[in-house]
Amino acid sequence: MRSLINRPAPRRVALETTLLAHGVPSADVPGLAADLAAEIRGAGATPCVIGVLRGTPIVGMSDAELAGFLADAAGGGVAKANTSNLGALIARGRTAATTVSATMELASRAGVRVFATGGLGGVHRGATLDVSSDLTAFTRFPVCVVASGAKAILDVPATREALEALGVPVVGFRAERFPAFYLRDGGAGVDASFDDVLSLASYVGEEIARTSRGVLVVQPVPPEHEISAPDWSRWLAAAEARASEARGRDVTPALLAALHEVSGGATLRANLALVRANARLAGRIAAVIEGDGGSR
Ligand code: PSU
Ligand code: MN
Repeated sequence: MRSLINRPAPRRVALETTLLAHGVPSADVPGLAADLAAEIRGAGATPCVIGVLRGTPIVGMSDAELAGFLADAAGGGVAKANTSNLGALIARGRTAATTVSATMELASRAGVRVFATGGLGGVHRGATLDVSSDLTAFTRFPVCVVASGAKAILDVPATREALEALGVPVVGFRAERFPAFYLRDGGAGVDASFDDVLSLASYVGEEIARTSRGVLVVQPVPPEHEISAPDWSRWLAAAEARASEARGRDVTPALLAALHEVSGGATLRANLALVRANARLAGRIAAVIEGDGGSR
């Protein structure tokens, strides 16, 4: 296997490339990437974009590498990698966006302990056996993922049950309920909720050291961006009708894109706001775990 490029930096926070390549419209991506980097730096940590460029996994893309990757992604030439196909894409010399599971794998190999994203993959609705490899990744890779729960397009209570069954710790930051991406309450609970960053981060650091497994930290979407339940059920039904042809790995990006359209951009604005907030919190956790006081 081609070797991994690992660019060390103090207090790194991983960012996945699937969110950038397949999760938001390409026009919004450069601004989002810059905003996430600024949130992480503002918290006293270093952004670390992870993906695969022409067969080489990179932990900490340079600005030029990221720009080239995003140009390829806008042209549709970037594959989507989870832990199942990551190695095959590397072997084929492909350029690939890494999902939560593949990003956790590469981050853990490079010693990155904290990772920010929007929402996890999970158990899809209906009896499809379509379950994201994001969930089992927590049992294997010692990384703290900060997310707004699981994506609302999923069966969120079933996703929460699956995490429980896999023994994955799920803790809230100022959240007693497990969020569903655009919705602050996804209809399930958390294992514990922490009200201050210092106690959250020291728990995370000790849990990872004690178990060598991952930890999921959930933070609900900022209240001003939450989508109301009636809007959500209307938009989801319309988006499911539009994306009904998508299968397998294409389901999540197709549904997210359809939602952004049918909601007149409301789901996109919520998505951008929650990822930014998660980047900020992840930066603060990294600053504490890797010793910068966490004062910000
Ligand atoms: N969070 C977002 N947007 C996204 C994703 C997460 O705000 O597009 C991506 C993540 O990379 C996650 C993936 O791992 O969607 C899940 O895809 P699937 O359901 O095919 O496993
Ligand atoms: Mn899937």
